[in-house]
Amino acid sequence: TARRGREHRGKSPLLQQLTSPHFTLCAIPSQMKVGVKQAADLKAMDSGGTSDPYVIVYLTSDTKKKYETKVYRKTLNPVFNESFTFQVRNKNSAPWVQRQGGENGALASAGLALQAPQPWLSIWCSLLTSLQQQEQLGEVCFSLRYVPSTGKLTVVVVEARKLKRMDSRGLSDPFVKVHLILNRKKWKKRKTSVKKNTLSPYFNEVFVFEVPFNQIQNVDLVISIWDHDKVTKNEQIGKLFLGCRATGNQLRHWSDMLSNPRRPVAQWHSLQAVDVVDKALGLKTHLKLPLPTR
Ligand SMILES: [Ca+2]
Ligand SMILES: [Ca+2]
Repeated sequence: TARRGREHRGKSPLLQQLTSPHFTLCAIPSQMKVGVKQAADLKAMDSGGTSDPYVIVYLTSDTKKKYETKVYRKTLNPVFNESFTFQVRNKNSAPWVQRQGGENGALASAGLALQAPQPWLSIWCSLLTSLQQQEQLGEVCFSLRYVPSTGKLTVVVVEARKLKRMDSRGLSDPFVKVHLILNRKKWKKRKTSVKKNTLSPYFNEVFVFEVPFNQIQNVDLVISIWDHDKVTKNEQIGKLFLGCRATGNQLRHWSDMLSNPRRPVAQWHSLQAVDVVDKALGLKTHLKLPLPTR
């Protein structure tokens, strides 16, 4: 385990996906018990090559109620073995847990989707490092609206700003792809028109998807921004995903949409690096063969 941790630290600090806390979840109708078992390969945050990790656990439907584990000194592989009980008042409230760990601010965070009540479920879950450390790729604003009774998910791609310049002769020619992933497989996709030579395109394009209520917890919404190129292949600028498996801002937007049915909820998001998001999504990626230069 220690060797694996060192390998991870050698990679770009932007892209590290370092930590994997171990949770158990048990849901009964009005009560949910979350056990935090252990974490492994945490990032070293202190000068001595270690961290003093602890975990914060809360439901995004009630962020006032937060639990913390004890702090474990000088370790990258803490064993917590603590459990916390939440009262779940409203069954329709955003049913997920977010979890963070670290010293002086969150080391990383992850969201967990809670499925229908079931006996103890025990999983390892990867964490993503915080957004601030990522390359500036740009920001995108879109609104989401979900109507449970009709199963209609409406995505309005509004605009983007501060996009990365992708063309040597000019700025970028951005367009947005909207993908729905169902059970980690590509399911539905749409795309906006191309806006020529701009880093702050305005789209205001509306896409409506049919997503039955019993599927909504298994769906990820992937928003990716591309630079259209006439001669060469289009280049992907950045992307992000929302859904029960998302974290941070993205998880918040998704849970705001679910807890405000029929109401559009708009939010800005920072684009993330393509490989980070693809890794988090866990989809099959194309094998990239090395090509000869020129
Ligand atoms: Ca280009
Ligand atoms: Ca271009």
